Amino acid sequence: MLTLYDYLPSQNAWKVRVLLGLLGIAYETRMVSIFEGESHTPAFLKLNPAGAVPVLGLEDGEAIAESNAILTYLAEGTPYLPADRFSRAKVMQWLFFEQYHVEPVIGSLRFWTLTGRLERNQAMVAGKREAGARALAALERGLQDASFLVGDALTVADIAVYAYGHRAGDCGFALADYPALSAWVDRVGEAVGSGYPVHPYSIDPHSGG
Ligand SMILES: N[C@@H](CCC(=O)N[C@@H](CS)C(=O)NCC(=O)O)C(=O)O
Repeated sequence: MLTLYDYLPSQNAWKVRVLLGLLGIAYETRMVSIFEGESHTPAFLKLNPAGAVPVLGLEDGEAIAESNAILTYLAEGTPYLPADRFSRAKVMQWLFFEQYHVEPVIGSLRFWTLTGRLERNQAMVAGKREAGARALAALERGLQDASFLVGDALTVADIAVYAYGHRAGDCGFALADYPALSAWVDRVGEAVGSGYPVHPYSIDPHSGG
């Protein structure tokens, strides 16, 4: 059986939980207490040299890290990762966009905001706010005449971008300023369904949240 190394407030891990659920794949969960250093033990660093969750442990003992790499592995051969060359490249376009413009920007700002770390990261906050607004504007343009990021159905691109994108309000962005993005957020939320809650950092006494 597959093993998901998980941390509940992580929206990177949320992406993987969602896809495993939508695909009906059974898996076991190992919770990793990241603020207690459990993702930096020698054993965990063998699974992911970068020392972060999510990690997907395969039946043969191999492991895959990086949420979007895990998504493409799981989605192979399903409608969530189209087979044709162009659509697949477009999915990759948004997955890379997410890892450069969304997760380290809105994800970080959100983390700092929700766990009392804004002050200590003050030097980076203005730059992240600008970059976050640019990312949301790019998404607004990309979704202008589109129901989903690629084609006309949910793909792993939508799941990845939605993970932190739909929570931009948690760190001061107003999604209502981006009507096409807001409509897409509703659409993806409906397609994903209600079985995948966003867990607050406050459930972890070690997070500072
Ligand atoms: N780019 C990675 C980011 C993974 C990541 O930063 N995970 C965080 C939780 S959201 C983590 O485990 N941090 C622990 C650490 O870096 O020590 C991905 O998409 O999976």
